[in-house]
Amino acid sequence: MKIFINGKYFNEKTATVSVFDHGLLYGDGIFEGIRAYNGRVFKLKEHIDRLYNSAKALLLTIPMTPVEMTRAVVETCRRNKLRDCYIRLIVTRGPGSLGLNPNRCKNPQVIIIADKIQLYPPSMYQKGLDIVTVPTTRNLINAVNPAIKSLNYLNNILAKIEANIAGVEEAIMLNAQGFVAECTGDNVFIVKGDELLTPPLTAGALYGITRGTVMQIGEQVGLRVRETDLTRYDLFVADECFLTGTGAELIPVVKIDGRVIGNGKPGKLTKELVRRYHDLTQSTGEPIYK
Ligand code: PXG
Repeated sequence: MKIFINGKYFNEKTATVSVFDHGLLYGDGIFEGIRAYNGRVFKLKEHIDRLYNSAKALLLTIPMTPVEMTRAVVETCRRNKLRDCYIRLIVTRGPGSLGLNPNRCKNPQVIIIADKIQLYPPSMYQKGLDIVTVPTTRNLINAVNPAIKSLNYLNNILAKIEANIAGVEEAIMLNAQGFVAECTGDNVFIVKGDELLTPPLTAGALYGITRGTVMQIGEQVGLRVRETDLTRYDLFVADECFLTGTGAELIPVVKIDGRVIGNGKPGKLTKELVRRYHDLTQSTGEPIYK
């Protein structure tokens, strides 16, 4: 495997960062999880834009332009001869001293890993997920804004641990007001009547790229798409529910906190959105091999 670090390629053994990197010491850095399908990187521009927005929020200067970054992502896929893969793009604050002042870090590290994708088992998509809400509250907007895709994922990991303890795959996180924010690595949607609803970013959600794509597809199939605060009750009485994320794509939810959603099977509209999403992933994106 060839791993990109600051413009050079390394193999797995030599691709390393300093133990003084503030990404390791403090979770001070940002990342993106991107997928390539059928020889094209899906929604690459959207991921690059979000990366630079996360960097801006952290006053982290990425030592490459967005155009150079785009080329580097595509080149890393090419060098690894991949057509369908998972791409992890990371920018750390870089090596500094023991002490959290980022001003001491002069060399941010840009890392790009492209690897085979580990898919969820097909049965999870066919049957749908049984999930729970968890006690860990989503980070406050004015603490660590969930819109920043930072290397500090402890809030999500704590929620994931609670999902593990409950014996389920995913956790729904609520914000400090008790409204639904998102899952640990996915956004949440419900279908109610002719509406497709998802929490707004102000509820404590990441601006998911899959979320944005699904909102567009929802309009194409004639659903009224709306961002609105949702309570647990709204989830319980939804006709359909599903999660979205780059890794999971769209995954149906059939039970939440013991309440059966709809008829307990993946919903009809959810299936239609899945079908259209797959069509898009197979036919659009930045070509790796020109
Ligand atoms: N919320 C959170 C907290 C996320 O981390 C999403 C929503 C969905 O966003 P996208 O843009 O992917 O639709 C994410 C994304 C991983 C992994 O390796 C995590 C994500 C994406 C890809 C891989 O755990 N999270």
